[in-house]
Amino acid sequence: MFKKNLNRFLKSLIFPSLVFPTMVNPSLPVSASPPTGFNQYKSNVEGGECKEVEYPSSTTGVNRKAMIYTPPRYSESDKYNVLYLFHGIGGDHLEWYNGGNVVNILDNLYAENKLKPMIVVMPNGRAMRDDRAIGDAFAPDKVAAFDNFQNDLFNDLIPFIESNYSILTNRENHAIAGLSMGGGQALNFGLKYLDYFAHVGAFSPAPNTNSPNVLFADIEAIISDLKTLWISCGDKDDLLNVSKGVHSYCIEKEIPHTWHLISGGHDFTFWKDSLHQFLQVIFKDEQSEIFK
Ligand code: FER
Repeated sequence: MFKKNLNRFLKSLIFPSLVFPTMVNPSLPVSASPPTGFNQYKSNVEGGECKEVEYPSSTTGVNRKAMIYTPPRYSESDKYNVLYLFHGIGGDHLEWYNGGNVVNILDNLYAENKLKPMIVVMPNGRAMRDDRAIGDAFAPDKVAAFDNFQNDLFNDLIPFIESNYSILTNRENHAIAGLSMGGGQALNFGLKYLDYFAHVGAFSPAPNTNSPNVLFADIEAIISDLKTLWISCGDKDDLLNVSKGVHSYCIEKEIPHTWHLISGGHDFTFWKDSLHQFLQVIFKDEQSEIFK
């Protein structure tokens, strides 16, 4: 404890903005202006593969669907980082694929050599027998199923991914992120299961986000173990109070994090920009400086 505080104090002399974070990681762009074409198909860019798979879920008693992106030249003889990426309240496993141009964003970043090789797993975060995105998205049983997804994730999906894909096993190689309802899940599950995840990202997290004193129940472990804590929101988003609450708590408790409040609303223009930036931060050694 004393040693950790001493380390933080010494580091604060060299990197004050990293140890006692201000608003943003200064090395990252903050505007909602990703480069032109970042989410568009380019015929000269080598593509990864994105496939729908089914995995058996003991949590729900049925087979469940997920989209899995594997990078260009994916090979079983290499080992890969893995990002679990979640959709919002009205979506399903196809939301990032159809609405978020996730394949183009990833393919284009690989072509520019801007991200570490990773598999991206996009599940259906509504862990119930009938998980279709139909009817009242706010029905209590559906909202409860978003919380229940942590059981499906750890007992069913992660074991399926680990036994079917060539995955790096250290926590530093695992990230969890999502938009809105899925952003709440990423915070709730990622900060709780620190022994599995070291990178956590929430893009306009929704009111399913646990209150900060629950999220940050183990502040010491979070500060020492987490490599990325990313929270972003559009300034015109009706749910801004949720992410602001998490950000303010981090400031108050001196929890290092990246906070991006950028011009935007509760939509894919904002979420695509957030994903594009988050992908470039995770799994990189230099980012760990923020959390040491
Ligand atoms: C709520 C408002 C919005 C809520 C969830 C959402 C659980 C989710 C929005 C989204 O995913 O886009 O009160 O409560």
